[in-house]
Formats: sequence, C-alpha cells, structure tokens
Amino acid sequence: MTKTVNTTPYTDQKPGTSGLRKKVPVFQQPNYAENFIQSIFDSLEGFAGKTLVIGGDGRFYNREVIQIAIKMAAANGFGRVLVGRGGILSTPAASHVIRKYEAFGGIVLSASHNPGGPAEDFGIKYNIGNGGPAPEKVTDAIYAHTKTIERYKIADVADVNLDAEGEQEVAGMTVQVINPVSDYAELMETLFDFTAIRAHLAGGFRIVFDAMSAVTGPYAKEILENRLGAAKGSVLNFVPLPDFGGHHPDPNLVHARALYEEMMGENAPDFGAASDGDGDRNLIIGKGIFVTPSDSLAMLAANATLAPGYAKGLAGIARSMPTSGAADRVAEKLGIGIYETPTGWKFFGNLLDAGLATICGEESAGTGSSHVREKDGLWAVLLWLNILAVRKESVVDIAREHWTTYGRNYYSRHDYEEVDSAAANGLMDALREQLTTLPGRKLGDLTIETADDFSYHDPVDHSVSNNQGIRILFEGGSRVVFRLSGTGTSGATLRVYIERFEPDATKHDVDTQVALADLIEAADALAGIKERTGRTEPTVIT
Ligand code: VG1
Ligand code: CO
Repeated sequence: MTKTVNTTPYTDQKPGTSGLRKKVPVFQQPNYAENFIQSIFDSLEGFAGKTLVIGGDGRFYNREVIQIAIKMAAANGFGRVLVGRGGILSTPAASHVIRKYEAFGGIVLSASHNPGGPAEDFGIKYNIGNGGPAPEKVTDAIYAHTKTIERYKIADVADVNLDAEGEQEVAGMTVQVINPVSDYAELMETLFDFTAIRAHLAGGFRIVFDAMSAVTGPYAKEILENRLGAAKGSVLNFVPLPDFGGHHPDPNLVHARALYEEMMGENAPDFGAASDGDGDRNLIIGKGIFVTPSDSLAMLAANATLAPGYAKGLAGIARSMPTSGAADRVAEKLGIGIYETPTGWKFFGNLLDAGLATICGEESAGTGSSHVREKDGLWAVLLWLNILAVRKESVVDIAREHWTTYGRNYYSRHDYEEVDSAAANGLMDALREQLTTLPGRKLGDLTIETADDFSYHDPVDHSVSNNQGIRILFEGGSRVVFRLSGTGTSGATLRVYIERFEPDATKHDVDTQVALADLIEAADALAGIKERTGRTEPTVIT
C-alpha cells in the first residue's frame, strides 16, 4: 500500500519569509510538491505514530496537495492526521488546532495575500508543535534536504473524502476530518467579552467585515453574525473561492478599496475590517479613519486589559523591525518588555513560548498574541470590538486620544512590486556598501545618525539572523528601512518603510504622505530607486 518513488531535486525550494511560495504551474511539475513535503518529513525526528494537522486557505490546488500530504504522512509513519473539512483551515485556526490537540506539527497550504488560480500562487509551510512557523534552523534543514532528495514515500490508496467530518483509515493511519471553525470560535469566546460585544452591536453599533472571498468567510459568519449577532449581511464576500473571485485577497488600501471608500463615506458603519487569503492579516478602518497596522498594534496593546483574556496585563510586546515604534511607547509606559525581531512571524515563537511577549505585530497588517503562534486577523478584529464595546467611543476618538498620550508615529510602506531582480539586488548591495559612510550625511534638513543592516540575536535560543533589512536612522528618531520581500513569486519586491515621530498633538492631522515627504525624497536620493528600478512611483502604498 506504500510505495517509494524515485525523484530528483529541484533547485528552487528555499522557503522564504513564510514557507515555500511559487506559481501553481511550478507546484504542478512532476514530484514538486512531493519533494518538498518529503524534505519536511526528512528534517523531522520522532513523529512516528504522532498527529499531523493539515489544512489550507482553499485556494486553487489546495485539495490536490492535501491528498498528497495525507498519503505521504501515512507512508512516512504518522499515526493520525487532523484535516479541516473541505481542506480548509485558516492559518491561525491551524495553529490553534496543532496546540489544542498537541499535534507533532502541521502543514499549512497557503500563499496568504497573493492571488489564487491556475496561473497564480500556491504555498506550503511547516509549523512545529507550538503551532508556529518552523524556525530558520528547521527551514534551512528542509532546504538542504530538497537539494539532495532521491526518493519519497507515499501511500498508494484512493483519495480521502475531505467533505465528511469523522474518521477514515488511510494505509494504517487515521484521518480525522474536523470542523474547521468550531475549535477556533470556542477559543475566541474564552478571550473576549462576547456579552459586551453582543450588547454593543445590539445597541446599534454597525460593523462590516470583508472576507475577500477567502478563508475567513466561514469563521467571520459564525463568530460575528451567528455568535455575536451582527446584522445579517455584515460579513461580505464570505464564500471562499479558489481564485478569490479574481482579486488579491490582500487587506490593504489598494485591494480593499471598496471597503475603504465605504468607511470614508457619509453613511459609513462604525467599524470596518478585512482579512487576507489565509486569515492571518487584518485591516482596521473606523468610520472616517484608517488605522495603520503599526498604530493598531500599539492601540490594542494599550487597551488589551479591557478584554478578559488579557485582564491580567501583558508580559511584553514584540514587533518586527520595520514596524513603527508606536508600540515601544506603550511598552515603555506600561513598564513591560519590548522586542524587535526580523520580518516574519516565525521570529515571535520563542518570545511567546518563553512568556516574554504577549502581543506581537507587524506593519504588514499582522497582529496576534500568545493564544496561538500565528498572526490572527479575526482575533485583532475581536479585540478591537471588545475595546470599542467597553470604551463606547469611536475608533477616531480612541486613535486621537492615543496619539495625544503617546505622540504619533507617521508611517507608510512603499512597495515596488515585480521589479527586475538584478536591479533590486543591485540597489540593496549599493546601499550596503555605503553604510559606514552614511552617519553624519545631510539630506536637506535631515541628518543621518546611524545606518546598519539589521541583525537579530534571539534572546531565547541565542540564534543569530543577519541581513534582515537596511535601516537608516535620522537625528530626531525618523527612519527609512529597505528590504526585499521574501514572499513574492515573480521578480523582486522592494519594500521601503518610512517613519516619523511627531509628539506635538497640534500636528497630528497632517496627511501621512505629506508628513513623510522629505523622508520619501531622502529614500530615493540614498537608494536611487527611480533610477535603478525604472519606476517613478510605488505599486502599493500602505
Ligand atoms: C510579508 C510581510 C511580513 C509577513 C509575511 C507573511 O513578507 O512583509 O511582515 O510576515 O509577508 O505574511 P515579505 O518578506 O514579503 O515582506 V502572510 O499573511 O503572506 O503569511
Ligand atoms: Co496571510
């Protein structure tokens, strides 16, 4: 029933910021997915008889790879697979299921916010027993195996029925098809004051949530409409589609434009939100105000004790390096730890496991906490709703008060997508070569204080991760950060992160791009973005 298949390595299976992401036709090459999955198993030890969680965001090719992964798990000796019905598990739900059932680990199939479909993106990621993305030492080992792989093992059996909950047997292994929503919804009920949120919604507080035809649809329907009583129709685009309706399931101001327009309109609901393809990102827009993810992290941390799950206070806050320093000010005021990590959720795992941080966030619309080991879109929405239900103020009032108390970190990210890889690497290399000469250099009214390529020293396992982004810090606390994306599937994406701190409350009403104009110009002067990429403008501004 189990067969061993000879194979040869592919040279391009290096996991990026969040697993292996490629175009679907790349994954459809003979043995491509099988090679990667076998390399995952070959990097692990001691899983015989143990449980593996498998689920994905429902995108094109999800079901096919789930069948392959189940049959390979059986052939490699796992004892049990838990798989979401229909092959569906949001990334945070997968993390929770791994933890709740004490699984050995999990395989999450997603390319997150990237588009889906026969010519679009797919991805495979391995999560360890704490429910979080595998750390670099594991992803490095997986990559090493992909380069030498000669065979893989797979059960030679019929496909599993993914659409009926309950147990089946596959080549001696048990496959349990589980409800993808219920464990997660129960967890949310333990963290938030559902009674207060229900009462607030019943009192006329209007919300809208755009699931972007992606995985959060069923979760949001169940939690927001069924359990919390939000008006029917509050959850938009709630049927997960393999191609996300042809859109980018990316909750930002470009791809969730309709939601933004609605929230800025006269008849706007009180609160608007959206999540991405796999449910780990969040977009928060109050009536008349977009809350940047960096600000949202700070505001959630400052108000977290209003939710029952965090009533005892936070141990610490962690943010990725390019995320704004707004959260640092909250941590300072609360007298708790603040940690600065490289981009990617895998770096938060150790801090959460060690109890050093409770809430974590990234500027890329990711926020989460110790309840799972992934960022969690609906969790952020529910924490906002809990805070709003208790404070009974508007989002705009909460944001203003926050800035008055802590100052405002004007913040924006400029993405240059699908630029020529050689040009993007050349730009980064040229910056790197300049680093030592930059301190003291003046650009208009700005003076560079320090410049470096960020290295992270993990305080828990003492591992070191180098080359995590070029930071140019100016006198007065403003900064520009440059890095190349590790999630794209064609060409390179240059990300430029721009930040200015403004303590003066009379200056908190400036348009963000205006407030950052001189830094944006300095970024171009330093890196030669226009000249090297041939682009006059970013593709996406968030
Ligand atoms: C991007 C974001 C990063 C995030 C990662 C995965 O990575 O910048 O903050 O953790 O996507 O998010 P990169 O390397 O492209 O900048 V998700 O929602 O795509 O799993
Ligand atoms: Co995502």
